[in-house]
Parts: sequence; structure tokens; C-alpha cells
Amino acid sequence: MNRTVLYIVFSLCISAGCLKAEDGSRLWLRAEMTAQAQVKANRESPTITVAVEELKTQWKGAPVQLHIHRNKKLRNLGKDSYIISGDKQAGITIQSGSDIGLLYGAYHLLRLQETQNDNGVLQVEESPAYDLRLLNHWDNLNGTVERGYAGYSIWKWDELPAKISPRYKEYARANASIGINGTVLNNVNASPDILTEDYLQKVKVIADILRPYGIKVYLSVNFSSPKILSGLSGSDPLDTGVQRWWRNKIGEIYRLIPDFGGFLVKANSEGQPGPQDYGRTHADGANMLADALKPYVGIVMWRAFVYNPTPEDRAKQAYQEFIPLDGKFRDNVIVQVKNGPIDFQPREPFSPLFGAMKHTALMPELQITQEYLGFSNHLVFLAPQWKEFFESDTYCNGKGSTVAKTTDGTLFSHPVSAIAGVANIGQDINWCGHHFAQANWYAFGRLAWDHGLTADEIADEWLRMTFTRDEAFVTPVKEMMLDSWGAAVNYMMPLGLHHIFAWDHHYGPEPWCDIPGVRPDWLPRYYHNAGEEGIGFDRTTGGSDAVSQYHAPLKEYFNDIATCPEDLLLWFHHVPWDHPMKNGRTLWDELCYRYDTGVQQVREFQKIWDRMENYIDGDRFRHVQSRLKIHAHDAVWWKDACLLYFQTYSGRPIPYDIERPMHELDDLKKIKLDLRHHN
Ligand code: GCW
Repeated sequence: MNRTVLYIVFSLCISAGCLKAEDGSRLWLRAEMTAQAQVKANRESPTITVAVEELKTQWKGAPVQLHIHRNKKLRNLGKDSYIISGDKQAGITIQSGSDIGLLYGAYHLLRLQETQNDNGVLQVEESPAYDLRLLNHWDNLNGTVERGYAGYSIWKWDELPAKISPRYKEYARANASIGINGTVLNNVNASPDILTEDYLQKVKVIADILRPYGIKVYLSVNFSSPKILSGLSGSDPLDTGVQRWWRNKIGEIYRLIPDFGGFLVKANSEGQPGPQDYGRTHADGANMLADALKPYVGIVMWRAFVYNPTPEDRAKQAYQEFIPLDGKFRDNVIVQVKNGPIDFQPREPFSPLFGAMKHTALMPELQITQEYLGFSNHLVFLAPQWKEFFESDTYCNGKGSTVAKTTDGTLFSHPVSAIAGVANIGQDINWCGHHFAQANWYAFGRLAWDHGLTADEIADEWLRMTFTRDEAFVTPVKEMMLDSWGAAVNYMMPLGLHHIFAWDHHYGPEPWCDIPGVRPDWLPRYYHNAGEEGIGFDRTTGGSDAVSQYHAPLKEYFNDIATCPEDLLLWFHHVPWDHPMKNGRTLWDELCYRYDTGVQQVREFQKIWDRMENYIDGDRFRHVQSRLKIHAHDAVWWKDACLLYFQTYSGRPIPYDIERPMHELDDLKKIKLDLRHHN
């Protein structure tokens, strides 16, 4: 072949996809599918076929045996558990009591291959922390995604059921590889239409694709569906006509999808209908649905995210509404509680419901999508935030009663344990908008499986699989990831500040935001309370008394300004500007230094990243580099906006050794972003 021919062959090869572009579409599953491993199983099923195929095409070691076993040990370990034994040279056995356990074992083996240089002798025993590990999609039926920053919904409802996007299977595979075993397809602000026959046919198609990967489908339902869809006079849960309607509807769903998971419900919250519209309680509503789902072993996940426009502290309301109902829910109801008492803020204390509702199964709800953390522009690795949450001590059963233990079945025993994460997935080629946002999807799955993993371990795995195993890349970039959540807290809302976001879209700072006629708890002033004397929300016994919802001795720690953790100081206290902090600075100075530290941290991320150019592909390098520019710009914007605004109250100078503001406050106040395309 002469040179020209070679060149033509080469170009054709590129355009035909011989060299895969690193566009992020393969997520952390980038192993070449060119291996030819010997893999045998002692049983056949669609799930085992997936496991065999994954190993055959990617495993580069000795023959693998997949073995379904019903022995006592595996039975004790539980349904999704697996044991891997053997060694890379002689042969490997994966044993499980279930087909899905074998698939999880296969992904585990492949993960070891992709992340470690040496996997000699293997002895692995794994079982998940939570039984149900779910994604919640806030995806609307018109294709938009509420708080979604990665394009339109991956569920192409207008094309279904006839046309099937290849993404559904890729989605199933990615989730199974990290142990996720359920997905709520639609927004909790639910359209009743999801329960129409047309939509259920579409849902069935998705359920059929996800099934071999061990993923069950669930739906968010609108509590008024009986009234809206069938013209009943109302949707009162104690009305027998309404109950019959739900029984029939649920029967129809299970005829199409025999392993349907159940319902997720947002009721009497932010304008959504619910049982209280009929003078009934959350328990009445949840139990009515639970009774109808029970014969099919379906569950109800009932959200505790509720607050009314009353003078009562918003942080207290979920507890006040749900504690009286403790013990009144059916055993197939799980109350789904956001990690904090307000709303996915950069940093919150854990919700006091954890550990307090001892007779009701509770499932944590984490937010993977970065509604309050810079959308898909800021690089914020969330595992450290979630670890802080899991490890928070509720003291409900003495010292060491961590949030994790109150929900994973260790301290309280309920038929199932569960956890949910609000997905950050969309149609973008890299799924999540920012390449590093994939790490949050990954981390959620890994922690739902094992909340004992460290953020460091998770970042390490993810980097090696997603980019490269080169230590010169992994070490600094991992450090950047591990620092990134703390940095975001610093430049957005340090020391326990919260909810000082711009109106509605929640992207930038707007601590001054004031909209006449709007309910007070939707405005930043309600949360920061800045005045000439100081700043912060007084939730002590002398204030709103939210501290008393925590178990002793935590409530006393939080209540006393001397023992309250400084990271949560302004969450629980209204503090004078001159209050001395532990390091000797005044509160005002410390606030300034924290904001400045946040900015400096992001600048450091830029420097770390720019040094990485030669270790990875150009496309992803440039994409992340460009996002980091926005990130750094925004960090300065946050710092200037908050410090210049709070300075109008503190009347004190910004310490002279920190970077000077670059903006005029009046200019910052004029910024009005039109971010409607984002949701
Ligand atoms: O965080 C708030 C969001 C809403 C969301 C709501 C909820 C789905 O701003 O967009 O609605 O919480 O969790 O129900």
C-alpha cells in the first residue's frame, strides 16, 4: 500500500469509530471489549448472560466460574451478596445465592482489573448496606428535567414504546456496575399522565430493558390522579371509590410489569396535592397506597419534604409533621427524608428525623444533581458531603448511633432498608454535563452499596477507570476532588450560612433578594438575618428552638455557642460580628477568610488541572479546563457578592491581606440570569 492509500484507510478507520473518541459517553466503563476470557456458569438466565458477556469480553485473567449456590453462608449474606475467590493465574470463582449477585460480582472483578495493578489472590465477600439503592429522576413527561443540568431527559417518551434509545441499556449497565437496583423514572412533581395506559406501555418497555440488570422501575404518582384521570369527585384516601381506583390501577401496572417496585409520593408539599386536602394525614395517604401495593410486594416511598408558609421555622416542620405519625405507617411504607432539614444546601446538619422516628423505616434522599452546587459548571465531588452525613452521630441510641446505622437496618429493624439519590443524568453526550459530575453518580452507587468506603477510595476507583491509572494524574486530581466540596462551602456559604441563592434558579448569590409578597421562607433574609449586630439564624432554645429536635447531648452541643461546631455556627446561632472564633479571629474576619479560601482553592484546582494536559485526551482535558474557568469566575462572584453585601451590615473592613473585591455591589445586584433552559 502506498502512503496515500494508507492515509485513506487510516482516516476511514477514524471516521468509522475505530479510535473511540473520549467524549465521556462510556463513563467509568471504558475497558476495551476485546478480551476472550473463558467463563462458565452453572445456570442460565438473562442476568447471568449479561455477567458472562461482560467477563468474556473484558476479563484478561484466568477462567471464571459463576456459581449459583444456596449454601448457608450465602443465604446469611443476603440476596445481592457475592463471594469471589481464587487467583488470577489458576482460576476464579464467583458465588452468589442470586443471579444479580453474580452480575455484581462480575463488575467487582472487572473493577479490580481496571483499578489495580496486581490482583493476585482474591478473597472478596460483599453484601450491600441498603436493600434498595435507587435513583430518583426529576424528569418531566415533556422531556425537561427539573434541576437537571445535562440536557433533556434520557427517557424519550414521545418515541416510546416503538423506538428504543440505545441509552436505556447503557444506563442499565452503568447502574448495575455500581449496584443501583431501582429507578424512579419521573419527577416527584408528578404528572398524573404517567398512570395512563399509553404511558404505562412505555414504562413497561423501559422496565423490560432494565430487568436483566437487576433494576426495578418505580413511578412518582400525583395524589390527585383518581380525580384528574377518572373524574372522581376527589382523591380522599378513605373513600372506597378512590381506594378501588388505585387497586385497579395497580393491578393494571403489575399485569404489564410483574416486578414493578412501587410508588414515590410528594404530597402536600410545595403545592402538590395530598391527603391533607381531605383532612387526612400523611399516614392515611401512604397506607391507602401501601394496602393496594401489598399483594404485589410493592412499596410506597413517602417524602417528608414538607413545609408550610407559617411563621414556624422551616427547619422544624418535617419533624413536627412526621413525629406524631411514627408507628402509624404500614410496613411497606418507607418515609424518604432529605439529608438535611431544609433542602440540599451546600452544608446542613442531618435532618433530626433520623434516629427520632424509631418505628418507621426511613430512607435518606441525597441530591446528586447540583441544584445548589453550581449546576454542571462547578467541579464538586459530593462523596465527602455524604460521608459527613452518614457518619453524623444522632445519639438516638447512645454514642455511635450514626445516621447510617439508623437507616441501614443496624439499629432499627424494618422489612427493607433503602436510599435514594436525585439523578444528574441527561441526554448530554457525557451524561452529566460536567465530566466530573459522573463521579457523583458513581459515588452515590458505591456508598449506597457500602457507606463505609472512604471518599478517597471512591475517587481513586473512579479516576482510574474514567481517566488513567497514572499516579502522576491520580494523586493530584484526587486531592482536588476531595477538597472540592469544602471549597464550594467556603465560597458559597461557610460557617453554617444557607439558602442565600438567587431567586428560583439557585445558581448564583443573591443574599439581598427581596420580592414583595413572596413567602418569607423563600427569601435569603429569612435564613441569614444579617443586621448591624450580627448574622445567622437563632435556632437555639432562646430562638426557634430547632435544636430541641435533636437528641441529647447533641441538642446541648448545638445550643451552646461555645460547643456548636463552627461549620454550623450560623445555622444554629445569631452571632455578633465581633464574636471570637476558636482561632482568635472575629466572626467577620473569619467569614472573609473563608470566602477567600474558597476562591484560592478553586484557583489551585485550575493549576492542578492545567498540569494534567499530557496525561489524558485533549477533548476531556479542554472541557474540564473550560468549566474550571467558569468555576473560578463564579467563586469570585460569590465571594464579592456576599462579602460586599454583608459588609453593609458589619461595617468592618475586609482584612487587608486577602484578595480585594473586583466587583461593585450595585453591579452584582443587577445580575439576573435567565436559566429557564436549565429546567
Ligand atoms: O429542592 C427543591 C427544588 C424543587 C424540588 C423540591 C423537592 C422537585 O428546588 O425543584 O422539586 O425541592 O424536592 O420536591
